[in-house]
Amino acid sequence: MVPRKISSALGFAAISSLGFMSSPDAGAVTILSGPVLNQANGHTYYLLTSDTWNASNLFAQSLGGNLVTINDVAENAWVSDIFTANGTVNRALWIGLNDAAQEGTWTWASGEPVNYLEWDSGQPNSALGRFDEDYAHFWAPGYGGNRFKWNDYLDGSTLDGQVPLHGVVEISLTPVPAPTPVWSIAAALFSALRIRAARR
Ligand SMILES: [Ca+2]
Ligand SMILES: [Ca+2]
Repeated sequence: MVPRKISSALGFAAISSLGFMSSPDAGAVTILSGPVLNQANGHTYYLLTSDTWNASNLFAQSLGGNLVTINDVAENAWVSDIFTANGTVNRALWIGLNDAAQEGTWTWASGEPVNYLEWDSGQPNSALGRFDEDYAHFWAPGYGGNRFKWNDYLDGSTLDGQVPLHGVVEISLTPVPAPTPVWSIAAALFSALRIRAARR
């Protein structure tokens, strides 16, 4: 988990005007901020407290989503910008991409097809063959590499004990149909009354 000292220094004041909320460190993964609406796709996102990929994805599913599926360059930039406060917060971000089920076959936690990838150069590399790195994340703005690029890594809650890894949740619920407008109910009632009146 992120020490409280660090999480409060991570800059939430900078984006609290967007309606973020913060949660105390309860010893288990939870919501650090959100929900945040991505206007480009209508999906809702949350930033989680620092934790492992697997704990973060389980929690994401309990919210009705998964760790984020990056579908295109616009979503890639948006996620990094929003959840690192435009690169001013040194935080690495877990995404849904993983090859835990079958080594070398990268899939999204959401089950969406893999049609966009933004690996950093030389990645995925399983630490040059030293470890079985099954989980993808954005580099932190101040650690690892370009913050818009991805690395494969071992499951854990920090990068080398240096910066926290935080899950980003994406929820893409089909919009609930709008309720029947009051005016149409009133119109139906009015015409029913007229019919009754005419029968009298
Ligand atoms: Ca997406
Ligand atoms: Ca790697």
